Amino acid sequence: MKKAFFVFGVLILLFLLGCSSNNQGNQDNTNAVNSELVGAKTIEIKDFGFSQPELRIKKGETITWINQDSVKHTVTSDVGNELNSDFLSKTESYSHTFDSSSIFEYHCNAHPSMKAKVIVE
Ligand SMILES: [Cu+2]
Repeated sequence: MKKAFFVFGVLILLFLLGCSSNNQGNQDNTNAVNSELVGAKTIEIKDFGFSQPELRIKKGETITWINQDSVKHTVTSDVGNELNSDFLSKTESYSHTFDSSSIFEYHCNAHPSMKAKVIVE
């Protein structure tokens, strides 16, 4: 009985470790933590689309994209490489801070029909 309890405890521990390391490997990760504290701008990637097709922000603000699909997606600039995420698995996120005013159009590398834009004022 004690052994079963121990195994259960180890599983819980592994689960917690798995959760806390979820965001590692993404770019601009430190910014994600900051923006969460100040009320982050979050865009969900869901049902092969971006939850905010057009999001207006101010210079210096950070946006976090989080994938809610079982399918992998990316956040990739149409032109240039302002946005350049890895393939995001379900629940993985990507954050980016915009330092210049412009219109940044982006898409998903796997699904070209997934398109959206960020307007930085
Ligand atoms: Cu996609």
